[in-house]
Amino acid sequence: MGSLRTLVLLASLLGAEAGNIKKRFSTLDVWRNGDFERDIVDQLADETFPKIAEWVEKTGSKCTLENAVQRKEWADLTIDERTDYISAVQCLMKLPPKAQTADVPGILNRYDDFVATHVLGIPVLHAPTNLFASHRYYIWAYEKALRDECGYKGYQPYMNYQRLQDPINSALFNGNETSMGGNGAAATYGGVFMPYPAPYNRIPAAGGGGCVTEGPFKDMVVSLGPFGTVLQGLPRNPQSNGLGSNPRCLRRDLNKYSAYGASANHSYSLVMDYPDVDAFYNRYLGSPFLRGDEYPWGLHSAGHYITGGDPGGDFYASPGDPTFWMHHASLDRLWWLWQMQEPETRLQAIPMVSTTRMTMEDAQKTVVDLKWSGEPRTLGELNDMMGSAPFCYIYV
Ligand SMILES: *[C@@H]1O[C@H](CO)[C@@H](O)[C@H](O)[C@H]1NC(C)=O
Ligand SMILES: *[C@@H]1O[C@H](CO)[C@@H](O)[C@H](O)[C@H]1NC(C)=O
Ligand SMILES: [Cu+2]
Repeated sequence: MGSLRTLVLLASLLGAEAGNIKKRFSTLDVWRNGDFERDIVDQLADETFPKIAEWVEKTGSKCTLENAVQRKEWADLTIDERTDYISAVQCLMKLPPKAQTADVPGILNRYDDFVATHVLGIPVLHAPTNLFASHRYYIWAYEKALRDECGYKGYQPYMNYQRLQDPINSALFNGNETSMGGNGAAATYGGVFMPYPAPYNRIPAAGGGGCVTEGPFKDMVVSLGPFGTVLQGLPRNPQSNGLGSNPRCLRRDLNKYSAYGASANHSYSLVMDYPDVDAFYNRYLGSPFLRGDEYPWGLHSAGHYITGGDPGGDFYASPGDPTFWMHHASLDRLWWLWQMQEPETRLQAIPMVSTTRMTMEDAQKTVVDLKWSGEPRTLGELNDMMGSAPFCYIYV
């Protein structure tokens, strides 16, 4: 184990593509974009690898750092990998849905299955005890559909919010053909209400809010929702549950003020300063109000409203923006880092069990059923990214 405790950094320019460099952690090889410094959370992640190796060895897990699949940050993907991912998402948007139109009259395609799962599955996905594990599963099911149904060879990328502090110029959002699309056109939009004292009761609008006009998703047709939107003046959904047909453009307000609330110091603090699972859960959601912080949104909201708009800013239909998955993967990464700081006590800790009548053991048996998006699984299974089936992946 001794050698695993020492991070061996063999940075060499072996990249198949200029700018990408290979890093080695013990026996783990990772390809990264050499243009970015490792921020404080990235450094923490690198320092956590030896702990993970130790845990895996101790538990005898079949999933190890070496055989786990690697989810990468968007800008760490090569340009070809970004193109492959974008093509797979576009493919999902062309496949027929699995949900019945009797259940979801507005459904257009297989991508919308996932949006409908979120809208209909709010109690399953968003019960406080379920939020982390069920979103982990939900992202994994989406990644699986991209691979199995659209021939995608890579894995679900995540977003590093520190690389999005100037979102409109970022690799993820600069609007070129290898980004996830650009900003929305200028529109009248008052920002996002937040439940804090003034002047923190609003994430200010950042100049967008209209239709996305550049990049691979400029012609995307959004149909489901809106249901819990932050924009005014949108065409209303013909059904009160937001599942009717409401074809419209993808709208965004790429928002640096929101991104400031997800800067690396915020992510780092979330992972390191809240050892109690309920405190971690509350901070993740931005509660209670963090006095003295100019951008106290909490990582969950901050990340959602970097994209914002419609349906990205809609509590129910937000997975309808194709960057939802990168944001929730990023949250999943932070939860995993939190878990792996002390796996003995944290891996199976479920948030907010204290507010239910369940014991922790009961909570671990809670079943998450994603219907047409994934078969039933228990929270206990889903808590471990590298343990029992179905997961074996890491964030690098
Ligand atoms: C798109 O932006 C990325 C990130 O800045 C850059 O690496 C890439 O070369 C750009 N692609 C095109 C086609 O302009
Ligand atoms: C992060 O940095 C910002 C800007 O410097 C500051 O306002 C905020 O209090 C910091 N937050 C945390 C949690 O350290
Ligand atoms: Cu959700």
